[in-house]
Amino acid sequence: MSHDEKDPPAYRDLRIDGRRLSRRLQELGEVGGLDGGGCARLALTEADGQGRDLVVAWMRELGMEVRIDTVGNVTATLPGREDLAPVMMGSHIDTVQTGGIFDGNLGVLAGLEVIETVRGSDHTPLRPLSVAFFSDEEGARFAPDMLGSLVYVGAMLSEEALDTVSIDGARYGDELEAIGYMGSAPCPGEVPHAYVELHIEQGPVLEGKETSIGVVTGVQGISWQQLTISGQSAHAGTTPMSMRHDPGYVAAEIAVFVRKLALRFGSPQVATVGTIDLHPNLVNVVASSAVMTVDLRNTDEEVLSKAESELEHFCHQISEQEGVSISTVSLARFEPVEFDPRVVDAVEAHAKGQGLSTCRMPSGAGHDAQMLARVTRSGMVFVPSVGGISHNVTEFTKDEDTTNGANVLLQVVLDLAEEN
Ligand code: HGY
Ligand code: MN
Ligand code: MN
Repeated sequence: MSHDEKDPPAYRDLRIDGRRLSRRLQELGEVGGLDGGGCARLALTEADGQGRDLVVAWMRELGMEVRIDTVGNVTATLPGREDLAPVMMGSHIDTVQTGGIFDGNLGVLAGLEVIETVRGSDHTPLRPLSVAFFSDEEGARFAPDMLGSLVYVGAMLSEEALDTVSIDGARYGDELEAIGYMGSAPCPGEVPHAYVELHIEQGPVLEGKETSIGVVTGVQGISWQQLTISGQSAHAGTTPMSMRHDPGYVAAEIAVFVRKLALRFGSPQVATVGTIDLHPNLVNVVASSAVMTVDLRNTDEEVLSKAESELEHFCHQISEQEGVSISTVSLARFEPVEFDPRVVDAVEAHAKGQGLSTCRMPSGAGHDAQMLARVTRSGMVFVPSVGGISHNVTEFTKDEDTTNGANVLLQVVLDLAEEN
């Protein structure tokens, strides 16, 4: 599509109904709603089940055929003029514990908005259009993140996913059964003709540049590790400092080390210690153990690997120095992904064609699109996050921006759906 198209297709002027999209975002945001705003729909909890029920009901109201697969991924399809591989839109509707109402939800509900807009027009795309929400994208309860889409593309077996144990000791398959989403559609799932995901940026770039649309070029690499530090519990008052083997202290040193590493490496390297659990976690007891997580990310695989090996070296050094043992488990490890240049170009061309400002950028967050990119042409559309805030109940994106993003999604997808 070029900006000065000679004879644009009739659907070029189609636009979504931003108010209808906003209403659905608010309504879904009330499921698992938190006092004071935001929502908590951790993967496969009762609230996640209720959110799924609401979105599946909307899918069925739109006359879509709904399929649920063996790890709870849901795909709904609107037939096209021919029975070809669909163009898929989607994202996730599970959230972190202190989630906003846009992360993931926007991509799924904008997909439904595209469907409703097409159904309300006199255009029937050549290819079917499908909208998916993938299970457990966040990975906050069941690691790794993007677990559902990883299984969907065949990079993890369903059986392995179903036996995954959550941070609260539950088994994935049991929880999926309990919310009624243990489906029968096989994984790997149908390979779509292409996949396009609309998502909030979740960072400060677009707002900082006063830009409407992020043309996402790819996703940075992700490394999640869980470290278990074992020392010796002791009396906080009687034990001389020289005698201590203190996992609480070592965990703190590791947290400081990874932060300094990220500052030393410079952007885009980031490092996060999001969890530290001490045992027995009492004011007057030197901890016997500490279990912590380290999240490292970089757009450059080599630099990310260097960060991992520097952390490993530091852990070895401090364990000897403090007389503790440190064991490490990898919770997630994904290399950086580049999106398909044709899809990236289409996102940029349509945004510009709609008079919107654009900037090309990698994604700092993980997304299902990085998994779909393993099997089909994939791309993403970003819209600004107010204050660059996400994974926070105050997460906010303006109606104007969600509408802009959904209109770009609409036109990118309709062009892809006319490809033979
Ligand atoms: O962790 C992430 O980047 C995503 O929110 N799962
Ligand atoms: Mn997300
Ligand atoms: Mn998220």
